[in-house]
Amino acid sequence: MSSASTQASRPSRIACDIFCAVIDNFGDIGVCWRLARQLAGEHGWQVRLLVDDLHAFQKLNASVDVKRARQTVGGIVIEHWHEPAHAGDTLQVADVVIEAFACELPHAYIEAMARRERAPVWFNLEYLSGEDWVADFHLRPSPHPRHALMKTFFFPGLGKGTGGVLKEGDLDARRAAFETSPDARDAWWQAKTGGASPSKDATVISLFAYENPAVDSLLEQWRDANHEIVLLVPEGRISGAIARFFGLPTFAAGAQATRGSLRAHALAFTDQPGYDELLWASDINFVRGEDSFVRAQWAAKPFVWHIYPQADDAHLPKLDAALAHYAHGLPADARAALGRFWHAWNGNGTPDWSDWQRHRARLDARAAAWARELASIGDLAGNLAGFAKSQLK
Ligand code: TRH
Repeated sequence: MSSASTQASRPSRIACDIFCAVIDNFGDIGVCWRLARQLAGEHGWQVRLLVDDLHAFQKLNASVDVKRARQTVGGIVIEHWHEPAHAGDTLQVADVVIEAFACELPHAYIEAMARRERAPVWFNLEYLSGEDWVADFHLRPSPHPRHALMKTFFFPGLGKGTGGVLKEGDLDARRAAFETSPDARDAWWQAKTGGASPSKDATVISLFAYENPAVDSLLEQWRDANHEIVLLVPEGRISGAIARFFGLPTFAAGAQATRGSLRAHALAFTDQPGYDELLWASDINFVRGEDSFVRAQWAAKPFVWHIYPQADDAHLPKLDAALAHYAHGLPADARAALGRFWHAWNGNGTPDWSDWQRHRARLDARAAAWARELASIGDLAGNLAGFAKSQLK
């Protein structure tokens, strides 16, 4: 269909407001920004993103001006949201309203939703979990206690019957272009480390994690490994431990250090597309939180997840649920080794690098197979847009 006829058959674009309260770190805004871009870019929606922390946002996208109350970046309107009472510059209610991660919509906005001639499609976008119960709760409606409004719970997940996870339509093609172009990879290594790509025998590891006591032992094992390890560390919460290991005051972007078989480079925090390239350039990715955890799965390389720790160890069932999906189909010994390593990285035991390496070929193959399986449940933005459209008909 030509773009002219597409326009003709779609007289007005679907307007969507996304409300995002940043709890901490980058995952909340990371997910919301990615979703906003996909809904605008791939589904043609007119998106406004209301976010309460422009500084966190700017780290992921340098075009964001932290001083502006309202701005447009990449076709998306961004408003600095002074939650909970402030309801945006204009009290204009969109066709689709997404409250991310149970943030509370402003009272005035809910009142305006209720007054709207046609009630908007209202989603509560939840945090990702691979647990089985997620499919039972996905798309459950919840009527508002006072207004004729219905909120739908949208649950991202790793299995059938869930909302899936975000994946841009062009992601695989971009990854393939990067991975099959020696020039692109050489240029990347030159720009990030000031040197050439490492030899094929080296193992390249990206390390994005919270503070983690298990890193000390792992750094020692990498130092003593019988093969070269190239460690790429985006500046962040684990950088202090790397600095201590090398006896440096800091491990800030541009720093590099070598001990034994281990060579480490500190990288600047990049934008989100730049982070994908880091994952593609590496053989193994250590990731954390929610969004980098998803990106590592699409990178189709083995990864180790530092899950966001919750009170009362509420995160541990989520860790095991993710493992059950990801390790499914691995032979028992490789599956056990993966589980041991993930648990050790999350506070239970000491990670054993040689144990991991023994199963490397299997882990490589499984990572690629899992990326294909996960893709079969559809991408979150597409699933959400499809459901919203069915409600707007
Ligand atoms: O930063 P995170 O730990 O974020 C979150 C939040 O803490 C949130 O409150 C919590 O609930 C959630 O985790 C589970 O990890 P995450 O989700 O991986 O987000 C990091 C984002 O930063 C992701 O979008 C990738 C991006 N990123 C870059 O854009 N450039 C970089 O250089 C790096 C290292 C990451």
